[in-house]
Amino acid sequence: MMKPTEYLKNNFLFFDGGMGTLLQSAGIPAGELPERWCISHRDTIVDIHRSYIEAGSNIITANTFGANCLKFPEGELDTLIGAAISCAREAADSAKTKAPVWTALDIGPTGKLLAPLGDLDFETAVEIFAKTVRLGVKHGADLIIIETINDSYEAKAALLAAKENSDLPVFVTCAYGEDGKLMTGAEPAAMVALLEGMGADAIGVNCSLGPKALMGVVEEYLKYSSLPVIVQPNAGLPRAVHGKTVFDVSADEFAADVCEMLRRGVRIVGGCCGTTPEYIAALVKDAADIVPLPVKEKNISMISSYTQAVRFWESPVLIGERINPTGKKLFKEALRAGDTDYILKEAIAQEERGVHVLDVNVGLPEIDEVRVLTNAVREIQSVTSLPLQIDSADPKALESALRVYNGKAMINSVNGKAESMAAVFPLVKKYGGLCVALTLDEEGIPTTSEGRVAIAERILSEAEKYGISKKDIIFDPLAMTVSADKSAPRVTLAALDIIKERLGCLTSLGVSNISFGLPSRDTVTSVFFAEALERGLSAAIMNPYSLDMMKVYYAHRALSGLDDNCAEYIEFATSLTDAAVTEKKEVAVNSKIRYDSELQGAIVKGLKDRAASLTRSLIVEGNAPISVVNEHIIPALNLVGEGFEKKTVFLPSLLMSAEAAGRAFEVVKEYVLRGEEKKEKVILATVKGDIHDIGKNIVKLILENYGYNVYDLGRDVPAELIADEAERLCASVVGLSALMTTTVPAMEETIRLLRERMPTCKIIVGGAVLTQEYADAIGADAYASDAMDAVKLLSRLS
Ligand code: B1M
Repeated sequence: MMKPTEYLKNNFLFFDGGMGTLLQSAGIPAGELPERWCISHRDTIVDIHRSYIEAGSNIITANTFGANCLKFPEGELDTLIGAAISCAREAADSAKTKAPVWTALDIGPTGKLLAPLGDLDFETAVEIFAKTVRLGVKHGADLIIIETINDSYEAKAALLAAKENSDLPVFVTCAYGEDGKLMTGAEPAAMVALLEGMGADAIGVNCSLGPKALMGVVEEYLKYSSLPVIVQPNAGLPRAVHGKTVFDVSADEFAADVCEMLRRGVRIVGGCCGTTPEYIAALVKDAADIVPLPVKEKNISMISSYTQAVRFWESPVLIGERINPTGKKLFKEALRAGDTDYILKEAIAQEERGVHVLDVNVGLPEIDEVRVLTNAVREIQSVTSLPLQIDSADPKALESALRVYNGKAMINSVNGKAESMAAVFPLVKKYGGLCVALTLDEEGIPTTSEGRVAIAERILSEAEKYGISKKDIIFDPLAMTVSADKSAPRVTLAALDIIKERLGCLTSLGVSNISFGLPSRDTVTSVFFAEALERGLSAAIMNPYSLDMMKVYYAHRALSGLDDNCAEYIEFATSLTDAAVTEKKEVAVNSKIRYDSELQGAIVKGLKDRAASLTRSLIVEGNAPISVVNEHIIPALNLVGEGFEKKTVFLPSLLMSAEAAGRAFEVVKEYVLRGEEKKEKVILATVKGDIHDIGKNIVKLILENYGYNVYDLGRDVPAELIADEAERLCASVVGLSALMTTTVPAMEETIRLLRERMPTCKIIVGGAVLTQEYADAIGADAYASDAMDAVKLLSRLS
């Protein structure tokens, strides 16, 4: 049978609709794993598949959404995946249709968050997916669909596992929120860059919302993707009515909206939650007269981080050069000492200066570059959402860093030497990337521009053999030092012209080298930069701390019609004046968040070591430990929380800030003395479902400081456990913390249980979402707005 990707060239592909919805109608009990029904209720599963095939689906999703080794022992996993695929096959064989039907191995999220957000290590995630993929291949799946993914890192892990363990076509769809982003912040263009770069066969959207609400996200996919776009919406946003989940979009409305997507260029469709064979039948019928639009190569060069894409050709891209030890004594020392915070500070400072990409080079002969570069990439991507340019001459280091990178990176670099291309191109092909190609080869650097262009042409034709498209190569025609060769700048600029005009390729330059050995280097470099920009330079590796360079950049944008009303130029120029006026004030220029102390800044930026050392300095200088908590640590977390709410800060940054606050807090604890022992036993816990514990830990510290005997049960603690411990310890007071509106019911449930089992025990509640009214409504004895309030209440209640 032909492959689905072959069939797709002239036809639409129709997936099936929801499985869960039909299983619920068939009576699956809550909590039962649906995959087990492939064996215990085989006929039901076959009937569901058959009903979709007869409705017109030509891809059947095997019932393997949650089939992974975290949920099933390996032997059972093998049996279930085999049964699921054979159910789909049996349905195809027995259905009354002649159309081709393919079976997709369905892969959903692991259900765990990947580090640094959660505790699932990236390589472990790859291996979990790999096990499922290998079994899918063993049991004869025709393709793989990775779906309902809400974290770009998990998408990467799953796609890598699929590619490393099968030759099957792989489709990937993500679940977007109403804000048009994934849970961890990725915009659609960022996912297109990542997934297309890694070689997915079709990409798009599923679940979460109805087709109308997904239209904006789908348009973005159509705009950027050179791959077929796939859409499988819900029958609207699910709502709970009298304990039942209901969906608002009818089959006809669903079909009409999805057909509109087909008319705009979508090529693969189906349904997700709430859709049934009736929806697919309506869709297939309405689509009968629509002619599929060809899938066009978009020629848009993009790189991405875990949240955002950077597009080339639109405006010059600035690549910060500062994370590179060449000529930097302090950086070398930091690298040797394993001081990651030094690198993180450079990353943040360059972001604040306005660069779009960060070059990361940690090459020193005496260090283990594979380990250090990989670690640097891992850490940098948790404090900034800028895409990275991974810069190393060691292919092993490049590969290791590209693997853990959460996005599509720039890869610095390949050159015209056969050995270099043989080492780097397979990495570009496998992990995706925009590859910087230096115009030098075994003979060295040509002295003429035509010589450099000839190397560029050879590099392009070699890249093509690996299936790397022209849009993923950016040429660096090499800026050589003018003081050593007066014709050097003209040769480079002429090569730049030809590469752009004749080859139609992107160009990049490490501009600083031009002025090496000269006094007042910035003057020379910035004039050269201006000339290169004028000739259409696409990207520059440059020093963003140089005011001359930034002036050239903003002026160039204004003069080239890239800056409406010169607004960005004016903002930049005004910020220079502001910075001069505020000179010593601790504010972050160009930062998303304004903070007013160095410690707050370190927490906001997620600099753990720095937060700890600044906390220590503040205390040693005579600040009371508790005032450091109240005046620096809590306000910093509030700033990040506000950013999170406004969606200028995403979960990974929130987490890094929380960790930095935790480290600061550890230092505070060292300086807080325990007060005179009191006999009252106080239990503290953050309630079930809530993992916020910073506030509760502060309350614990202060209570211990006042001599209370505190038993901390931790966070996410079930009501039963709190009641058990309160009984066992004969506690006189229980303090409960909850930070989210969604966990207040768990607090209420805990209070109810405590009242039943420990009627004399007093209960104090606290946490950002609580108020006195809430506390009264859920039956607490008292509400504490902060830790000191808790102390006052305790002395009154106990
Ligand atoms: Co999240 N988070 N978070 N978070 N987080 C909030 C709470 C949120 C308000 C941010 C926002 O959107 N603006 C929001 C909740 C919205 C809501 O329900 N209204 C939120 C969300 C949505 C989430 C996630 C769901 C995000 C996601 O995954 N999409 C997720 C939740 C996971 C879960 O719990 N199941 C999540 C995750 C996280 C991190 C892991 C990244 C991290 C927590 C790390 C940790 O605690 N170990 C985190 C953080 C840091 C925050 C913010 C930014 C800061 C919380 C904090 O520590 N504040 C927070 C926004 C904000 O509050 N500004 C936010 C400082 C702390 C000292 O204050 O805890 O209020 P607080 O404690 C005070 C008082 O309230 C009182 O005394 C303390 C000291 O003065 N107090 C008590 C507290 N407990 C008491 C108990 C007592 C007495 C007094 O009993 C005796």
